[in-house]
Amino acid sequence: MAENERQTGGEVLERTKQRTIRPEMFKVLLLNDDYTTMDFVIEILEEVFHKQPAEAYRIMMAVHIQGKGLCGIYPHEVAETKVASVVERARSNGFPLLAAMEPE
Ligand code: TYC
Repeated sequence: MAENERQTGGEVLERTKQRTIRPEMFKVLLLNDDYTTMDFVIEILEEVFHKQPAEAYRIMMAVHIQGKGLCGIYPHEVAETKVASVVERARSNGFPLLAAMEPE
């Protein structure tokens, strides 16, 4: 008889306590450059990151002034897709815009 069976009289003890498994989250950042237009960055923030126009403008200006800025926090795969989407859209429009991700 296994040790746990001896302790419980053969019954299986189930753990009922809820455990929430949270995925590791990643910040997605936009990086400043001298060539991407402000309007294009605002468009990216609205279309890729679903920001309202005023918030998109605020984030764009923060990136422009401070060099980088937070666009959102997502699970790994979503963050990767956002970064790839920014770069793909930027390249097809001839802009050098870059996005980066880092652990939260
Ligand atoms: N610095 C750019 C300009 O003056 C605007 C810009 C903002 C570019 C944010 C990239 O992530 C960026 N046209």
